[in-house]
Amino acid sequence: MASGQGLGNRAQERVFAALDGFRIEVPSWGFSNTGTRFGKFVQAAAATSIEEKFADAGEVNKLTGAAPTVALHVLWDTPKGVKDVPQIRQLEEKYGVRAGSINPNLFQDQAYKFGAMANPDADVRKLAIAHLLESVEIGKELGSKDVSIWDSDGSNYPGTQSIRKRIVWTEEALAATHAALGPDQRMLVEYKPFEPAFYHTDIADWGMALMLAHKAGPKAKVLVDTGHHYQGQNIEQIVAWLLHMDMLGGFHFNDRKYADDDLTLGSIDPYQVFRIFHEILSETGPAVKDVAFMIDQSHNLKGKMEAAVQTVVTAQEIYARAALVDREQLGELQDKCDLVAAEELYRGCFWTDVRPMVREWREARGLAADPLAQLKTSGYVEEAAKARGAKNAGSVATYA
Ligand code: LRH
Ligand code: MN
Ligand code: MN
Repeated sequence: MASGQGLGNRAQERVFAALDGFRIEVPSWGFSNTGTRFGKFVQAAAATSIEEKFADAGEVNKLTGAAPTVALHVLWDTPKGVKDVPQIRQLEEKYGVRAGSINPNLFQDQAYKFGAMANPDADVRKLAIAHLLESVEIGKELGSKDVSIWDSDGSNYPGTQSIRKRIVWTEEALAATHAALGPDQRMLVEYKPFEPAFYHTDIADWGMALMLAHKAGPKAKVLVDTGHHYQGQNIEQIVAWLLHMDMLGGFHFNDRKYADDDLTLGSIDPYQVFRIFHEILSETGPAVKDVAFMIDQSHNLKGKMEAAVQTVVTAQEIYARAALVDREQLGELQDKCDLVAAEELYRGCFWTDVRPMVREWREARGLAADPLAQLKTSGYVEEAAKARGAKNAGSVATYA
């Protein structure tokens, strides 16, 4: 197909409308020297401060027009808690991106060895709740909508902890957090089957997250991190169910081959992303209105900026492919059980090269036609390496 126009006017309308409404949040931690738990390869251009993370996020947004918010991790980005809010506000102004979801850190304090929200020691549980409440406060002050809670609690060996007591403690902590939310705030409950706990994790799957969110109250929803599933699990079916129940809060997008690999979205299985986007675009009711798209990736080898831009562009392209699906026609074929025709329509859209059309959309909106190429020619990464190289050189990279 030579140009986007070649796909037809209706297709173009659908794709343009979809892209106009498409926003995805970048993670602050994606710009710093993160990597694997075995080690990190320090990059000269990686962000070394909250200001540099905002600068990078601002650049990604300028290049793509689709990433106006940056997720913050409380200890990594706001170690002084609410006292950091004035600085964040200034950075929002300066770099043209807003603070997005607030991610409490319930996994790094030494006190959390046996858990945070579900630690058998009531004093540690109080510490965890205090941190959650401070995170809510930071979100409130910044006018940010979501507090995204990832609970790393669990145990490593059978019989060493009471799974049932820990359910109750987790419920109590989430109830206290929910009670503190402002009228426009939500809390998102993220699940993950393993790591760092390797026998049982207190919030291990979407069923547990759903029950906990449901019990916590109406402002609690489920957060689906695409890397947090067992191999072969049907993620789009989980998405469809959560939409059906009006309980889908948002996504942490990334890709994986083996476990929670935090690779670039769509790098291993773009069809998986397409199928998720199809479910999202198939929902027209209020359940889909506030679903937050967020990236949660960590790049050990790729350049941080290149990876961020590549991810946003990939997300836009796959979203555009999902927008091509004529859902009315697909519905008719499904109802007639015309299986092959339905499948061909569906996967035909997946196989369509929408890149020329996405390029046209970018040009029509005054954006760089090729954001990755633009990043390269802009010299941004080289400049960043010059300005940050010395700071990065001596550093032993930490997760934050
Ligand atoms: C845990 C997780 C969670 C954390 C992020 C850094 O694996 O997905 O969302 O906040 O990684
Ligand atoms: Mn995540
Ligand atoms: Mn993860």
